[in-house]
Amino acid sequence: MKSENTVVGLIGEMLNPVSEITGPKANAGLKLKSENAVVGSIGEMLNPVSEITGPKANAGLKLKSENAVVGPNANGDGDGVRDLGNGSSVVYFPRFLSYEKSWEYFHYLDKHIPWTRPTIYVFGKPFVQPRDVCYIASKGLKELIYSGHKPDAHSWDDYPPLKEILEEVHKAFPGSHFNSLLINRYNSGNDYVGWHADDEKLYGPNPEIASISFGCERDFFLKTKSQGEVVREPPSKRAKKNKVEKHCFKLKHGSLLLMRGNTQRDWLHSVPKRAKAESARINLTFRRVMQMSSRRLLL
Ligand SMILES: O=C(O)CCC(=O)C(=O)O
Repeated sequence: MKSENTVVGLIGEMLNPVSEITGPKANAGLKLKSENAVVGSIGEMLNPVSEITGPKANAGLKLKSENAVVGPNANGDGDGVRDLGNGSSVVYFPRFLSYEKSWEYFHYLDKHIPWTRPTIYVFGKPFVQPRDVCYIASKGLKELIYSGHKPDAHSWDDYPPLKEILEEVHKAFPGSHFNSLLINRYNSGNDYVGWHADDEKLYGPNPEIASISFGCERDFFLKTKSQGEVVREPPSKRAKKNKVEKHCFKLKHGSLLLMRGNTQRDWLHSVPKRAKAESARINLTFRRVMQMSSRRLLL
């Protein structure tokens, strides 16, 4: 949520702009359970083991057999990989978890998670986050701090269903090792998350974020960062980014959306306000905090 303490975050949280959406492009990006070759930017860095093989062209984790993956349809409703270009891509599974199980998880989380609605600081000004949140993390990880707020890290052990869901995500993306989780609860269409990228340094250079949704269906937007917001890219490439590109996914109950490659570097995402969204939605974003030691990155 780095951008919550930037202009992007400020505008995103307060004005929550959303405009036109472009349709999907050709496939590319993260792969799923059915992919034969297991590759992963993070996986490769931290697990240089022999079974990790495959082309480097697709930045990011892959699924176990990408043969089964079909491109998403125009509404972003289908299973598949959406190539955002320049090494960024998104994988979306509308029915990752069953309908019934997803409601079980929803009710469990709604009741048992110690929700808070913290005050964050935008340009030094206090601002109440427009949704309920909770942070879960493995022991010993570097602390997460965003917008002047340091969330308490709760233990996975206190929430067995979260460990169960994490296991399903790891099965779908072999080579993934998520170790932390930000949970959001949007009580109504008034709750939202503004434009931001999850590009905090503690997630490393190409963070892979797996996002699971329960309850009310909401729109999830992606748009290219403006020139000034795109880092680590030569000016020749930045010049081409004048035109803002947008993508939209309708995040269904039980769905999984994975952002991989350069997505956090080059794109912003948001879940805008929606007057018609009358019921609650709970969202889990699994992340991996990288630990640096003097010799190598640790799990
Ligand atoms: O609710 C969502 O789908 C997105 C949440 C998100 O962007 C975040 O937690 O950083």
